[in-house]
Amino acid sequence: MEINYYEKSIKINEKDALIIVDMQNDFIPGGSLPVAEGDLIIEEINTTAKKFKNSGGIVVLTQDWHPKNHLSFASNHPGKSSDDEYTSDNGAIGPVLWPDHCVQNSQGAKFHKDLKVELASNIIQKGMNPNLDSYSGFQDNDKKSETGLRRYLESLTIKRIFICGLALDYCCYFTAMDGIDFGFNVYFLVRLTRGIDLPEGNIKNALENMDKKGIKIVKKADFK
Ligand code: VGL
Ligand code: ZN
Repeated sequence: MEINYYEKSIKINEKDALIIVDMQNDFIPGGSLPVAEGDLIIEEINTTAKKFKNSGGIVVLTQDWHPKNHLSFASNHPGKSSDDEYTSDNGAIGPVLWPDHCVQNSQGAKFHKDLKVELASNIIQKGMNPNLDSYSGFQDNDKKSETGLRRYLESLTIKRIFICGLALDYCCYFTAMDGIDFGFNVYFLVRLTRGIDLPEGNIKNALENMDKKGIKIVKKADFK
């Protein structure tokens, strides 16, 4: 299937939010769960964040924030290694296990030093329950508890959300899919993301699913 890319120019206003997903040391080359080229998107994310703020929009960061005993870590499953396929009985861990990453208060959990954190009006942490993963910035994978992101955006009457950051096929993807389910108009800034592609083909599936669902995949963001 071919993706239909959204190519119109976009004028940012006070009902727009840029959601910058998990731009943390562990997801950037040199970290424990590095996403290839994750460092290459930082500068343009900063430029975009400034544009949002200057046009009256808001910027929100998400932060993966796991306890050491988090069950998405292969190290908490004797005999298993990271990248091994695994799905928990509650369905909220998997489909693969990860290396230890974004452990609360560790260096790896910090935002990359070049990211302009001060442009954000809120930081939403996720993945604190050891039994549940939270790929989405909105809620846990079992969809039973929300992070507060929806309430925050609704309180500011945000209508459009623009997703960028890491990783394309995990936290960016699930945030975008929940965003549209929760009634937001969702734009996926694909050039400002990079993916893990595990299992293989995961990036392509993510893009196709988002396109099918009515998420606008923006290749070249022409912000006015
Ligand atoms: C992520 C895997 C595990 C992400 C977080 O930010 O995409 N991926 N935890
Ligand atoms: Zn994680």
